[in-house]
Amino acid sequence: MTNTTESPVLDKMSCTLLETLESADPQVAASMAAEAKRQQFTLELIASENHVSPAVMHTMGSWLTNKYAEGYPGKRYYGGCEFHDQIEDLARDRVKEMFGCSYANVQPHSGANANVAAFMALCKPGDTILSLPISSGGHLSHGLKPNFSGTFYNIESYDLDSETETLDYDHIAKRALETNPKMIICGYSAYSRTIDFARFREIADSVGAYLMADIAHIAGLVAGGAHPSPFPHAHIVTSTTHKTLRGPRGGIILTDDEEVAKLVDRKVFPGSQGGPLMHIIAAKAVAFGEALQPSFKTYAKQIVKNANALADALVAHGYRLCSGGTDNHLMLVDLRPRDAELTGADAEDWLGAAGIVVNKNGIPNDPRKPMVTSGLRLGTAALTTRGLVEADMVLVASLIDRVLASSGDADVCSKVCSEVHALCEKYPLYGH
Ligand code: DSN
Repeated sequence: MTNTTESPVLDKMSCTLLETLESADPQVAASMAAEAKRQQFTLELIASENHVSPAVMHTMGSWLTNKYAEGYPGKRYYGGCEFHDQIEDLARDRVKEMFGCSYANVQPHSGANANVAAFMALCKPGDTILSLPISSGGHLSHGLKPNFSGTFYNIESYDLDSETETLDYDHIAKRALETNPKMIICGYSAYSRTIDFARFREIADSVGAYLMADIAHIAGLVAGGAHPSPFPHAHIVTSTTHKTLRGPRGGIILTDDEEVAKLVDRKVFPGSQGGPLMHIIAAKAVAFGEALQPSFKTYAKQIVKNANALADALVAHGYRLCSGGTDNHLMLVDLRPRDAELTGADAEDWLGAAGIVVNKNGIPNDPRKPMVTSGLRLGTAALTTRGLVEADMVLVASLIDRVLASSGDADVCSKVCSEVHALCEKYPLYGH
């Protein structure tokens, strides 16, 4: 096979895989080869994405996928699970060590599945759950009507302060008293500020509610000491494993409460899932091992430094950031002050044409529809994995602004695309 991406490690991985696949299924092989190239030569600014290590990637594509292991270590419904028990125990022990908690369930197939099991464990259908709506930065599994959460539970909402666009804890306390929820959810998909978990717990205690923290976005920052931990405050913590935590695509549930842990285990299996994905659980164990290394702390802190540098540079170009800035890995950019006509959808398309990958995102009280939007959500986890630092963020902001200021002019996009290519060559994926 010829060199496809100019990254020795990525080329070696894709050669091994694609050599096998090219004869078996040339159509899938062609798309996969193209995707390897796309990832190598574009700047990934989607706040929920990252680039896993070669070790995590190889573990996912392994013979562990062949096995059924319904149940839990030591209590399986299938024979031949002895090595799977070792792997799942390792994953559980490492994630408990990482977050400083007593119990972990590493079987949820995704963050949304983790939330299904967490809801089932602590609430009955019809119970009231208090959460932030998706239109203000929450997640669809926290109560959107067509989702399981909005279908089976009575969802009440709190909102951000309309001036500061940040959490208003007095308002949340008031909403808790008004709605008497069984569970309060904190943790968001598009919120750029630090979450005060201790204050949330006080509010939950004031009405006898469970506190659930969904730390999907910030899990890597918590693991790396760059955001406060939800422990010991939350009764239950859910997360994905593939965002800032930089593991395989999947979910986890954590708790310090033995009773909650028993309920969670039953609601993951057999409550909401069948066989666990053992190849993914093994990759979770590998990723957790990586996140326990001192270098991961440096990585987590650099993500935040990069986000601050990108935020400052965008503000200097005339963009408004919701809440005025960021404390974590992401920022929500209100495009309107730069150009009243500019939509998130157009910005996403134009930047895509220039090799800068982002997602359109509604801003709080956005008058435009979710498929159009007035904003972009940008995150720095993936670029930080490649090795980009603060000075590079200033360049990235100027590339973004050149594309948007030109209204996606083809010549400008093409010129920026060449500069993006050069930046990607300077910081190759798996280049260090
Ligand atoms: N879809 C994810 C995100 O982009 O934030 C959340 O699950």
